[in-house]
Amino acid sequence: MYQPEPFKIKMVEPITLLARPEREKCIAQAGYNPFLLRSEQVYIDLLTDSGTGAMSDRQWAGLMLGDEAYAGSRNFYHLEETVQSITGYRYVLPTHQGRGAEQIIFPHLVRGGKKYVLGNMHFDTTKAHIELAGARAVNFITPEALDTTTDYPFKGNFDLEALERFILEHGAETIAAIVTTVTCNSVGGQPVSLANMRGAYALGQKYKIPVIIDSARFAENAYFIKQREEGYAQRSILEIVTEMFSCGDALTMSAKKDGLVNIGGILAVKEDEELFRACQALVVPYEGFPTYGGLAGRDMEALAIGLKEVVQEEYLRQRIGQVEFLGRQLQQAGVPVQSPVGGHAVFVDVGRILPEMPKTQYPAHAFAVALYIESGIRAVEIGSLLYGRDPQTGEDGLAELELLRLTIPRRTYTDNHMRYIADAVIRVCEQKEKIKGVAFEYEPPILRHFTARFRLVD
Ligand code: P61
Repeated sequence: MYQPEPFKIKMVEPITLLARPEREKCIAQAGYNPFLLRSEQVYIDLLTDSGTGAMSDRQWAGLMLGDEAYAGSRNFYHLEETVQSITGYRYVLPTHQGRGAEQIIFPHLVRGGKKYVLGNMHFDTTKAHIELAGARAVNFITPEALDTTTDYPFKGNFDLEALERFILEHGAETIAAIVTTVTCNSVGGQPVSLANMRGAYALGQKYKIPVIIDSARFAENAYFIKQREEGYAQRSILEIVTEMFSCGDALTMSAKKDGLVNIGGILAVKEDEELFRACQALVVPYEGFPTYGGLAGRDMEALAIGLKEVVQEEYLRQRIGQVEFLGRQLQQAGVPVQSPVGGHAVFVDVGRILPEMPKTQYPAHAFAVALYIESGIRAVEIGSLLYGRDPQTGEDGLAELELLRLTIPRRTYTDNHMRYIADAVIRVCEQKEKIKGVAFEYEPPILRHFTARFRLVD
């Protein structure tokens, strides 16, 4: 039976669609980079699901219970207990967001001749922090993930054979860590199976390499495991989540996703006291005293509550169901999308829509510009622009897939918004020969997509 949203709306925020000539002017002024648009210039904002969702009334009530003590805030202890009970990890440090946790753990892991951090597919901030710490981020995604037409259930999985081969070829002593990203954002919000997580952890243990779980979308991953992995249909989301975290030694979390908050992050360590002490020492100069780590007491309270809400199955059913609803409409109209549709976004395979456009003209970014002009929708490129240049050779155009991410914020838009989005994407596809590639007018040296400026190329 059709299941509507497990919530009703208590507060609304008006949104406005500017007229087309104004949209054309706005995107030109923003250097043809949707990141540089003002939010008021956007009608439906699908840039990210990070910190853009709606909190519940309970979370808002939690804000009023903030204990803003510099040290020992009661909200920290609530957060600590919640994280401990969900993950089974002993040591918990709040951070201002996911990259706050990354900047603290990677410098400690990348030491003493360690050169590589291996992952299923590193997200860009993780890759940036690995590189800033002096190592190289290497991906071992299962080959099925790179064919958007196959319906493989766990496209976030590691290619475990290739992972082990790399360890043997380069020597375990050169590997700083293995990072398991759940769900795997860069290939389409795709889940990692528990069997695969266990396999990666077993390799970590065999070769004495720490395994870090990048857990921004841990609950969405657990929901997919419940739906798709044999033996888990009868298990609760919480049980699956705990089992997932048993396959790691530490976690980093951007709590702006499955923490259901607008700001926040977590670094937690299962039992390695030395690793925890090293991280605790760095939290102080980079983030703040270890019982607040860059967050207000009220933020930690909202996060503790959000972590309990996100593992509720009825929440996840609607969340993942809404993204699937959008994906289905696009698929029915023949728009190529990563299939099956992911947890937090529909990823349109622009490489298949604009196969003639060179990767160095960033086809998915060009599509995002056209989509904004057509509809006021702001989406984001996950392709060669985001991937960046090879740090050694400077070579560009390297991503395997040129994807446009239609990222759905949590508990924010209705299914009618999904219908509008689908219609707009279909209209842009119908006029695809009009889409112009882009070229840099300004290219920043690191995480270039955020602040780059472009011109359209004919
Ligand atoms: C996103 F355009 N993701 O998907 P922080 N790990 C993982 C993430 O997805 C992630 C972080 C770590 C974002 C925000 C974002 O170039 C971009 O809390 C799997 O954002 O620091 C973030 O967590 C980092 C968008 C990040 C971007 C970087 O939209």
